[in-house]
Amino acid sequence: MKYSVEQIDEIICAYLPEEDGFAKPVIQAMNYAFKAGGKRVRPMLMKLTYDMFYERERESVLAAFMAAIEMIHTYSLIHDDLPALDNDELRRGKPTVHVKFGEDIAILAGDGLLNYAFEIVSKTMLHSPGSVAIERALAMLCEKPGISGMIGGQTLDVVMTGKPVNDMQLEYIYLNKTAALLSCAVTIGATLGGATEAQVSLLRDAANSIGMAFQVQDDILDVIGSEEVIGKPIHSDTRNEKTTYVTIHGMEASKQYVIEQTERAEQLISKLDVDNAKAKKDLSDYIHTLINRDK
Ligand code: GRG
Repeated sequence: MKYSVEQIDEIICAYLPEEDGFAKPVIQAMNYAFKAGGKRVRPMLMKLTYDMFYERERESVLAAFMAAIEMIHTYSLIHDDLPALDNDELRRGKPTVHVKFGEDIAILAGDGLLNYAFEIVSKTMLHSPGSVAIERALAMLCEKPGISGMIGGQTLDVVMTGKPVNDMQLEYIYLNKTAALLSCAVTIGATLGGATEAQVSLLRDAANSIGMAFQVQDDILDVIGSEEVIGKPIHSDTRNEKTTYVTIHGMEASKQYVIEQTERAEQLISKLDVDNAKAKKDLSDYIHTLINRDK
């Protein structure tokens, strides 16, 4: 793999806030959740995509966007684990934020990370006024975690809990609650790297397939994964009466779907006309590793 998780961590952890002042209890909870581990899939995808195009002068801006998307992802996990939602006590192999710091601080820590993501990105923008690429990337970061993306998908997921879900509704949930943030990472990486609109659009399509495959693999691991390896309780979907791709289509069809969607993404990426063939292969190889992920 081109980058290790440790290399990505080094870039993104540099943006965490200092733990001092009266807000220290919430900052400690934010940093605890962020540093608890995780595969760093979103910043990794953002960087690998950026590298295919690579606009040298925007490297520090890219770093801020990488940290920001992981902060937004981490906030969504903190809130998703809350008693009102999935009520999970383990995440990334450690006690969830509400278990360690209390529910009140956990809610604030999620909110804190969401705001801080935009704070760090907007501060780096001050160094490059008038950059259309950065403004476009910011618009993506504002839109996709919101009602036209992650929050939209999560809303239908919550509303449909315990009720029969059809294929169309399940596709909306997966495309938004999971794929939206992954495709946001990829399209921001491409945009900051200087990709054309056609290239960004092709990559968005590919990333949506990666996102669908990623969520179905998540469903599979919730049934056949190991709690120790995943770092969170399995059978959470059954406990929470969630309809998933696995409950509708069965295990074998789900595994097949993950392979098909990943191959679709790889084929789309192979069509990209970029000079850096090595960077294109690195992205494709990374996507391929997600098929067989066990956590
Ligand atoms: C605001 C009340 C309120 C809730 C928000 C938005 C939200 C809760 C949840 C988002 C939906 C969500 C958590 C989707 C799951 C997506 C997913 C597969 C998460 C796991 O991601 P990984 O495997 O985790 O990348 P790591 O720990 O490796 O980062």
